[in-house]
Amino acid sequence: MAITNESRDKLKARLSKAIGHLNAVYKMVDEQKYCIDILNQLKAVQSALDKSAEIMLKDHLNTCVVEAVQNNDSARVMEELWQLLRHSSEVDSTETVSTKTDCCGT
Ligand SMILES: [Cu+2]
Repeated sequence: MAITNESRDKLKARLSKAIGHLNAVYKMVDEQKYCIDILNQLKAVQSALDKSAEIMLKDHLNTCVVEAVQNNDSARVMEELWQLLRHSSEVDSTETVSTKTDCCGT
């Protein structure tokens, strides 16, 4: 099973918000706005993307995972989730390192 119609609409709304915030960031960078204002706008992008992922994950748990458990295929979906969560923490630690490098130019 893939994404449900209800989640598709919610996701599209969240992604539209993220795109709107990202376009604003792009414009602010182009116009060389104040760093903190750009960073606040970037947080809004990240928040909209996090919410999108949350909706997607909840939908996946309610559909694909339930279906897999009913079909005795739970090991596969659990491994997929494990890999997803492991990869998420790697991305977070990379972002933290690069942010420190970008911020402290001294
Ligand atoms: Cu799914």
